Amino acid sequence: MKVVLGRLTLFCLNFTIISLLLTGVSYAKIDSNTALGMWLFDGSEGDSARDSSDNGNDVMLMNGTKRVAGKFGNALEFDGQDDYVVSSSDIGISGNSERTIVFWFKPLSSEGRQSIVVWGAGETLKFYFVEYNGFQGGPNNIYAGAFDGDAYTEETLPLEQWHHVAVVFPGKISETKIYYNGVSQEIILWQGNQGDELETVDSPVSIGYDLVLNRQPFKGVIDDIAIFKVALTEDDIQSIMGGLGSITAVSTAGKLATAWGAIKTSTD
Ligand SMILES: [Ca+2]
Ligand SMILES: [Ca+2]
Repeated sequence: MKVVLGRLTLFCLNFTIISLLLTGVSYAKIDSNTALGMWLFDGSEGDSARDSSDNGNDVMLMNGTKRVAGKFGNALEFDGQDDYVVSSSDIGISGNSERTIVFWFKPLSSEGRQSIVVWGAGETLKFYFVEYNGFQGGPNNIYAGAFDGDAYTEETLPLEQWHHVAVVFPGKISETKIYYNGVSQEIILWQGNQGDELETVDSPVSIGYDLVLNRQPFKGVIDDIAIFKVALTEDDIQSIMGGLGSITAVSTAGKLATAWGAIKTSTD
């Protein structure tokens, strides 16, 4: 009886692991090695929010940033005055490296340029940003880039509604992609002082405010935000729209498989 139960348990475990591995196939580039920060904002108290990636890059909630109901679980509401969050360590992207920023958000104001994500160096103007109601192409659009050059879309994202946004930088400013709710938008380029490459300086990342140049507070709610060190595909982005929590589950499954492999080896 003991043996039968043991085999049954093993069979179930194997089946579970195979299922999880198959589920993971569609997340080609989304794994714990490519996510540099992943903030679900699902906590209910305290002045920090946990990073669900492997990096432990928790963010501090500043100046009264509030927890509210989000797209998935809780989210953070920024007051458009002085609220922001900032990561405890550098995000880990510099130079012209690939990057993807994804988030759900609900904008509540069309007043002024509003920073969603920024990191870099202010004194040399070597930063990277994603903003709402952008410098060019607004109102109510997404504008992304650097002093070196920018990419934006003139398509609008209305107030008081949840939208999913992804900005993908694959190594050339002119090849930047901006997705609204999983759909790639028409891109317009604004060339700055450089060519087609970024010169980003690494730093902690601020969300809801441009902490690099101390400007552009965002008014609205942000949820399920993540930064990856790769250029994610359209399939990846459409998967992510379903919630980073499910991606985290796949990541955990990967660890489970590793742990299972170790146990199996040790009992052989
Ligand atoms: Ca959430
Ligand atoms: Ca405040």
